[in-house]
Amino acid sequence: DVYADNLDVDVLIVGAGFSGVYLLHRLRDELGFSTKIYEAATDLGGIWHWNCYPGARVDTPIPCYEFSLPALWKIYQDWTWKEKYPSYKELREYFKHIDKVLEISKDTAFESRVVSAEWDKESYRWVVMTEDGRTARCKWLINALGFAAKRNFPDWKGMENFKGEIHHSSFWPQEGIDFKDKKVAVIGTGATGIQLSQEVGQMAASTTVFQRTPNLCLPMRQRKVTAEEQNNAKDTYPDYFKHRMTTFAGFPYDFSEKNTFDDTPEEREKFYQKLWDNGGFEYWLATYKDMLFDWDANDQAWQFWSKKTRERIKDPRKRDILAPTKAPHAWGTKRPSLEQNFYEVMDQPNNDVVDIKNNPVVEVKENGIVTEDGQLREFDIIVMATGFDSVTGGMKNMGLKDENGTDIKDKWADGTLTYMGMALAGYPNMFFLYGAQGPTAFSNGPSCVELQGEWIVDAIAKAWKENITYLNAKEEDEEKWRLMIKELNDKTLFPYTNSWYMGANIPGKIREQLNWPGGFPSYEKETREVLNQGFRGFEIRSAA
Ligand code: NA7
Repeated sequence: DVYADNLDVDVLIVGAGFSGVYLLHRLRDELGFSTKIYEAATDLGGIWHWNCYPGARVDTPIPCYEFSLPALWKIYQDWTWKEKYPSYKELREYFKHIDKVLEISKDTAFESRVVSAEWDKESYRWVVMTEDGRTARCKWLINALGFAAKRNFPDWKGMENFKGEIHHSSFWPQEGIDFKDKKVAVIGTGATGIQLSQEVGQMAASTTVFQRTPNLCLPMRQRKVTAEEQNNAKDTYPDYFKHRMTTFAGFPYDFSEKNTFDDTPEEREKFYQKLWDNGGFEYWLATYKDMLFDWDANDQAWQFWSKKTRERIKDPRKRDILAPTKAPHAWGTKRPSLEQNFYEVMDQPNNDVVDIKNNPVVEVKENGIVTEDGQLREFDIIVMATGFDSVTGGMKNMGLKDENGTDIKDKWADGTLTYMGMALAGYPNMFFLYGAQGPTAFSNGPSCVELQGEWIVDAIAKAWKENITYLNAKEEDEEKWRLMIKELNDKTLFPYTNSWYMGANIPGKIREQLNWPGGFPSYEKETREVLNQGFRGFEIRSAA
């Protein structure tokens, strides 16, 4: 029984999103390890379980945002999507479909939030405890927490006095919220804030967005997709999926071979326009290859964006806040949101935007929010779209201790250290994925899960074959990995921008690149070498 106290398994996975589901299937069904999942939520789906706010949808087009491997062929063969960019509702259906095919739920303990995980030196096992006091022992522990497992709230004065409702985007009531006739504040303009305000702005009496940094949004170009067009294309899926793993970010497209000034101004305009019309992330990830490295090149991308966006907003005050003439940061060094009619919705007279960079919030009163200029704006509902202690927050929040009892919070107090974004020195027989120092934020989720997931599966299989009972990354190899990330990152424009990529969204968090910024091919090469060279960078002990 997966809910039993004293559960004893080969592999315990924490988290039942894309990562956990994928690993359970590969390790249990294909390699025969006894494998279970502990999941805090009441269902599969990870972020798509938690994110059920109006407008929540994925910014990757189908069929890229799904599992690919031949072994999982049955999953896509029997599945069709309704929209090019599916909503959380469709994604939840997709997880139900996966569950039907792969029977994931029967080995998942829901409502099982992990609060401690400690390595037992005597038995070479992890001992993992849930919030309600159950323990599990396992030979291998995999943290499949995603990068958004710990919410971020502003520490504004007086929040406890607010008489209306306050909701965080990722802790949304499953039954929904009635916005009719309500005055709503949306705090934050990340991917979430844009989706939310675009949708709520069409339902509520008024929606006021509190913006600290403008989101340099791209047009999504959402459309309905038919079963017929998908079924006709399925023969090409194996090649399509193979190709996505060869690109920088695991998307179906990649950066151009050209640099920005290889083209004449007219050619450039035409190229930008094409990417713009295609929609989605093409303007970000299929553009000139120097865009994220060179200030002048980057400025060209900014100019086109600003021109295109400003012409959509009629109200001059709102226009200058949402799409200023001066770039707030290098284009593309913060995550652009995909929007459908965000700017038109914000332009409506009943909706508003407040620039809280220049006019910060000073206090929450029982009936609204007060800004520095002394103005009180009244609200019935405040929606926090203020993001997460991204990338590292989840693992720092599960009572994870190394073999000498040091909490990971202390290990990472002066900055993040991992080996390959999958292992940690001092935490033997433990892996994680879609987290710190992996391709995470610069990737399509399912592609990243398959890239790192395959490595972890191969590593556990190899360890089993070689009778390895203890596999512990070395500190000096963590240092090398951190240095590689720094060297790659220092060549880009990312370090100059306050973003969650750089840990800059959380007060007090060390400023450093939290993701592998080198793209899929180099990540795969580096990590595969480690396996091929007999677990290079790991201390190994074998059973007699
Ligand atoms: P993000 O991208 O971290 O966005 C959070 C937003 O909230 C962002 O606009 C922040 O402004 C703003 N924020 C955060 N803290 C505050 C405070 N204290 N005061 C005012 N404004 C604040 O989170 P999302 O949920 O939108 O998206 C996370 C990822 O999920 C996304 O990138 C996708 O990959 C999916 P800032 O920009 O820091 O000035």
